Amino acid sequence: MVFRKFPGVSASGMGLRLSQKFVFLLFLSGLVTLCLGALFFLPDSARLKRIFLSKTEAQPVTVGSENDAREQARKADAAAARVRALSRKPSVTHEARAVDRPPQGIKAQDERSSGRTRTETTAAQNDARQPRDTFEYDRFKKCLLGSPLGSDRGKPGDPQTLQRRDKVKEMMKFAWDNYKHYAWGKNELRPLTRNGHIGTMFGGLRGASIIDSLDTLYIMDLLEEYEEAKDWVENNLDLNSNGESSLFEVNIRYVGGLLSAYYLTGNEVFKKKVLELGEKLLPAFNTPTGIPRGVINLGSGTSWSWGWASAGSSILAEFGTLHLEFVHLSELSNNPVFREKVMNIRKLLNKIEKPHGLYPNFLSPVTGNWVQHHVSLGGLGDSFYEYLIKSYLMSDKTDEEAKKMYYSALEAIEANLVQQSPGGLTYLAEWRGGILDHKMGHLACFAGGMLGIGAEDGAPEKKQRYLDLAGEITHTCHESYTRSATKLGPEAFRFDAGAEATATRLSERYYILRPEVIESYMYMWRLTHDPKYREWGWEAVEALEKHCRVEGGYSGIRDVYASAVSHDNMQQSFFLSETLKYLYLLFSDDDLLPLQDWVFNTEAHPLPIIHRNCLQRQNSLQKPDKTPAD
Ligand code: DMJ
Repeated sequence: MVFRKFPGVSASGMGLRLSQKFVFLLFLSGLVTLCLGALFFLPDSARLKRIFLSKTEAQPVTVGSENDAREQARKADAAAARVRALSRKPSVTHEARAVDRPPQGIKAQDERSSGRTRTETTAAQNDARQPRDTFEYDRFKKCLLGSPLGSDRGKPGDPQTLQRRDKVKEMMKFAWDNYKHYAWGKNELRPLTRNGHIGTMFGGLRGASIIDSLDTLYIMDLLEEYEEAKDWVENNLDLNSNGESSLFEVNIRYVGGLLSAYYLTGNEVFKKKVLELGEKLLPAFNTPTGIPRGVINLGSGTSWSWGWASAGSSILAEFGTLHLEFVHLSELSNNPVFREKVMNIRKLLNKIEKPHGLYPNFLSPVTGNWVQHHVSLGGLGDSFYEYLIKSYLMSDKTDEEAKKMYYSALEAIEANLVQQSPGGLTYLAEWRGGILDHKMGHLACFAGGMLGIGAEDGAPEKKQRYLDLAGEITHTCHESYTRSATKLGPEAFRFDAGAEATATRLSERYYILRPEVIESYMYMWRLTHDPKYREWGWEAVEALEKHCRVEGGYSGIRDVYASAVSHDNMQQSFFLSETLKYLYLLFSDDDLLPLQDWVFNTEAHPLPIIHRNCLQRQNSLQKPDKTPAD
């Protein structure tokens, strides 16, 4: 090899300089190695480890004692929170985001939650997978106070009631058979055109009517149909969907439906699916406050606020209607992460200042402040209040915080929203920054039942008042039905300009097979056994048969005041899950899904009350038999 001489540098001089450089470079590389090594051993080195190591190296999965597992899960969550803090600015080049556009009507907000970055996915997955699954179905069953299906599946002794109940069962079979025939695997049935509907609410998820029907079919003893539904879940329910779905709707219908199917039947397939789905919902909580956004892509984990919600806000009735299901996800998985997510929402809502003690419907997931002062027990607010009292009941009356929040909210509702019409009807008005809108939505009619089940645990001097109020609201909602030509109620009814529980706007005259009025009849029947509630329920059955039943299933109607009805061509999945279930329970004995053991989620899926003391006793009784591997 020929070295070309550099001008003015001798060969020996060049050799000397090269060896000096070599020593210097050696020193430098030693220094860098030392620094990196030191960084790895610093206390907060998890971030660096995640950057340089693969996910299994960064988050070892421990199979230790129950406490170890919980501790690991807590650490994983804390680590995830640190990562989130670092990655709050969403990545605009996120793969799935480039592929998936928000559906029409859902406008992407500036403040989006990024989906699962690789580190978040790792943390979320570890959150949900680390703890050992220690749930034992037999132990759970032993702690129920009664059999879920009663002594004889709730069969009523009185022949007329039995006949009515059989009619409701026939309605369920008719609705199911038509769905199966024309829309199997789709989300809902279009009974006039006899085809399936998919819609945009559930992203890529399918079979909403199947999931919503599982428990109804089971309690009605439609066991062949239940088996078909179960087989579909086992073989066809694909949770790896990639589309924007409503966190609220997926939670109340899919999570709620699968949970109750598991608790009623003990079939492990439901548990497996529901835990998988629950995990996919976790990234929706990756916001600065932990208040989830309304829309989530289950594939990428990216979440949005609804385009119609003011200033990128989240909706009270949506983020406030997760508690029951998420607590049960933690119960089943033995992973606290689900409970922690909803307890965080609870904490924020408890702390924040409330105008006149009321909870407005819109809250910013970024600042944690109210965005508008619109308060309602109808749409946008409704099931938040329902979940406060039901959280208390589901905790076997140990969740004192939920109890306190519910009864304080109720005081504010009584003081600000409860009104009397000139005709003597009690109703729940809406509140807009101090100004009352004398309107009540069909959705708000659930409040009869809610007030009823909460009456017993109110302050002693209030119990009777709450039960009376429950009866008065249920009566008003019944009136809204009796004042129409079809004997079905409108979407909203008013108490102004001479109106008394009637719709005054064309756009509010429709009925889409909603359950809330019948739901209140069912609770009021259980609480008072006043026969009028069964009579009112039967009136509804006759009206449904006359106006909503068509050859291909059941359909909503466009105007309850028109005797020549026009159908909307949609058999909503909640008709099978709620409306028909509540009717069936109304005509059954009280020992079918007894209220000492079950609370119904807002989609009427029964979830068991957690009899913690008994479960702990069962656990300690079982322990000596356990092998070390357990
Ligand atoms: C159902 O999906 C639930 O009851 C929800 O809480 C409100 N809307 C429908 C039924 O009307």
